[in-house]
Amino acid sequence: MFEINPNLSDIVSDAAAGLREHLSAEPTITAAAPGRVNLIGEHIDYCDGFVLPFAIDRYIVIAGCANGTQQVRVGTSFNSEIVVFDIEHPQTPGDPKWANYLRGVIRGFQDRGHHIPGFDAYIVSSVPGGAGLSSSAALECATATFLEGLLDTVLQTREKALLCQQAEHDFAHVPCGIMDQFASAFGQANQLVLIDCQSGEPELVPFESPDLTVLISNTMVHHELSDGGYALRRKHTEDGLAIIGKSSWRDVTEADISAHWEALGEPINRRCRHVVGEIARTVDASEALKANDFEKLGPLMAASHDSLRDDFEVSCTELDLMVEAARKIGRAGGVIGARMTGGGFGGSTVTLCESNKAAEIAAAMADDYKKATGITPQIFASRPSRGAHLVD
Ligand code: GAF
Repeated sequence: MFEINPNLSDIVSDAAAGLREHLSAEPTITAAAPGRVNLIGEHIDYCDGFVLPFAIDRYIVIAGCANGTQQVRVGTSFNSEIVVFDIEHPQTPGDPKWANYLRGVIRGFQDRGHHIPGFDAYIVSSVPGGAGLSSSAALECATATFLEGLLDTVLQTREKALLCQQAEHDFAHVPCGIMDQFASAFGQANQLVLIDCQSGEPELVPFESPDLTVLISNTMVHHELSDGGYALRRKHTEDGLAIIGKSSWRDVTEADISAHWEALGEPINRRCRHVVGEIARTVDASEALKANDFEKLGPLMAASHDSLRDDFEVSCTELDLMVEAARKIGRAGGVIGARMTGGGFGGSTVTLCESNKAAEIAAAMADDYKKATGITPQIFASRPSRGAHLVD
């Protein structure tokens, strides 16, 4: 058996109840934004690559209202304190850390000339934190959508996602690519979001067969992108591209990497091999998906994981064990493909499998993983869901 996703309407009710209880206010605006899972295309959104995520049916919800002051007062279900900050001047990063996602997005609106009135808000999340499922992008996109409601304005979806990415860069100090915020902002029910990260254009790819299930397996090993490993990988790819002497990864071939192998040196040469291989795998995987060719997709997901483990070195023992648990079940047992998902260094894996065997697969994976690590994982199924929106 796997965990059932909480209904969005229940999270909305909880956020309204939290606002009433902790801030004695009545919600006039409620915004919801989802986390994401990525099927393939990892660590290449900042390399002009392609990525294939979807918005999951796990949301961050913000319920609130203008409070007639120059202050923001915000409470959350994941932290007991009410955070208060002035909003009169442009926001700068501060404490607590989680509130920087809000402050960074507020700053993005302020930089675009908006005067933000003071407001009270309460935040409830069903996106597991630190699980590599983009709870931070969900918080940013929910905040941006809430501010659209508060200001009675609508940003273009692309601009909203880029504003949220800027907040992550400047206020959380993570030099992330565009995947997470694009998935949370552009997500649609039953659609994958294939993003061309060079043009910044998302393409929706239908994913609606009830015969397919995506299992998300949280290793419960906390993933943290702000501790330097992510930024270092990004720097390796930038240094590698400069040594190869091309202006975009789109123009780099495997032959270029081989020709510069010595000059690139360890580990940059292997980082580069990952980037070129993963771009090609993601293009092939999206074609395979469009053609319903799942026998082709599985090996591509496997190769993606192996490359992230061996060449890009962003996996960890627990992620490898979880992927191994799915591999052991194999195609005959209903598993189509499995790999780590998101930034890595902990977090979750994604397993594409046959729906009629999904519960059995989840149980076997949980069992296997628990035996190997002593940790009880959190496993749930997810379907592509609606991106950031105001809730009526
Ligand atoms: C994190 C980042 F935020 C994304 O931009 C992306 O690079 C991902 O790691 C790895 O594919 O989620």
